[in-house]
Amino acid sequence: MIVSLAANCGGKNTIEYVQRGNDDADGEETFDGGASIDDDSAEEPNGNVTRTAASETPQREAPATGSAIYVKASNPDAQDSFGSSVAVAGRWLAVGAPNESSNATGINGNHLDNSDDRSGAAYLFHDAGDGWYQAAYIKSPRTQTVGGFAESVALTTRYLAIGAPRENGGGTGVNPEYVADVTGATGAVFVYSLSDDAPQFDAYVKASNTGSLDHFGYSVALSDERLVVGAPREDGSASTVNGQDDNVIENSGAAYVYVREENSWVQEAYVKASVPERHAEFGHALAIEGERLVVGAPNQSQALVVDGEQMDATPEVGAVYVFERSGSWKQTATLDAGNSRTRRGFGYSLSLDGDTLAVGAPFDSSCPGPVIVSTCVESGAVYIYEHEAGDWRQTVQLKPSDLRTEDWFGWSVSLLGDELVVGALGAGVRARYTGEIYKYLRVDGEWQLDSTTQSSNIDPGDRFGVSLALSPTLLAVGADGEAGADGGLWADPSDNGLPYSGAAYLFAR
Ligand SMILES: [Ca+2]
Ligand SMILES: [Ca+2]
Ligand SMILES: [Ca+2]
Ligand SMILES: [Ca+2]
Repeated sequence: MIVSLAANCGGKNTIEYVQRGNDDADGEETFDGGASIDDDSAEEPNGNVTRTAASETPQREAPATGSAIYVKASNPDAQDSFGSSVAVAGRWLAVGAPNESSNATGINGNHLDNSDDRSGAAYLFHDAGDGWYQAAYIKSPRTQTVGGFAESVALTTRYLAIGAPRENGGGTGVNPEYVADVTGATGAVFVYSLSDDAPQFDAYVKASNTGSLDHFGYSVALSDERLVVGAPREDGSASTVNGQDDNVIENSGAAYVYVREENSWVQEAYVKASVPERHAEFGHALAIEGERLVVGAPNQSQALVVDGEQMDATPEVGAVYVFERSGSWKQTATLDAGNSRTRRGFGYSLSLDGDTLAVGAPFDSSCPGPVIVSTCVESGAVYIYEHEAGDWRQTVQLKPSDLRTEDWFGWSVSLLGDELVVGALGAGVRARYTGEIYKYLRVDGEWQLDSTTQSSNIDPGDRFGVSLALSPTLLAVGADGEAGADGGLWADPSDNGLPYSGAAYLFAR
């Protein structure tokens, strides 16, 4: 389904759908072009629904600028949460559905199974030049009930990284033998190479100091050479990089950097905050570019100073740490957004592009004007930093004037060049928690609100904008609470038969 954007007054966009033409009819009336991935699916004993193979799926031209594709899984079911995570690179789109429930393993298994509750799946979509199609349905090599596979995804044109923070392996390092951890939720990352226009399993990545309930893989980021993994519930007390391994500061959080060497990933750094704090959740969000790594600790408290006087620390204000590599990784900056008397969640989301950094603070309760009113509670904010002459300078707090209580503006951010997209998970014109995205453009060095966008099939609880990803040619937006029942890339967007099956929207830029 190709959809197009129609702008109306005030720069508010609603996605308008172009109804399916008759050129995609393939005679399989039971399933409206749902892109399948298994060439053998027609022979399956449970195949009362015949799905076409991905390679035979009717394809359409790439969306024109200003339009979008409505993307559903090939096998939508209620509560799958497709769209919880999205990533784009080149002509690839990865979408995570961490509550998907098949017992398939590996790539392109039986997607119609529903026997392994919330094991999770990732879906890889590709445009090889003649249209988008579902290129792969990816499951963990070893399915695990409530494993949370694909809670996070990251992409380059060479690799796909999939985080599974509730994976229960007890091994350490890269490609360890699987041994179950007694408590579980140690977490893992599964890496796939994309060299042959299709994903191939590459590595099973664990921490050097795997620990129960660490949630390694809650966040992932990739650069050309490196993989970074967040473990926000890790419990070490080490300071900054490659410190000692213990478990004495609960949920202080950690990040792990891996570098690609020859044919494998090698752990390069175990990264902690300079002053690890209980429940700070360092590693909740990550960004890496070249020799620069940025890590968010959204629940870190802040020593509040009022009129020069030290007050009780404010919990969950948040902080962001910058690390740079010259030979080895070193912490070079700590950022916060200034004093806060209330929870802010600064560092809940991050996006780095060159010397510009966007930091989401979705629980920010400040008001745009001088008067503090209750409707600002957890309305959210985004802070922009510029790196100049060796220092990071906060240039602006973005806070649209129409925000209300629990809009959570800054839940997600994606920055590229002079464009910034921000997800406000709780925002919505028609109802709460529908979600909305705000697009900003940098014009003459100033960030200006350009437009806001919702999908036209939006409903309460859709969570449009829960995840975001920009590339030079694409914008992907996840809506993991979306309820459409139809599957595939050319799905019917109008029904709401499968609550929380989830969707993604792929825009051309
Ligand atoms: Ca299913
Ligand atoms: Ca922990
Ligand atoms: Ca530990
Ligand atoms: Ca809907």
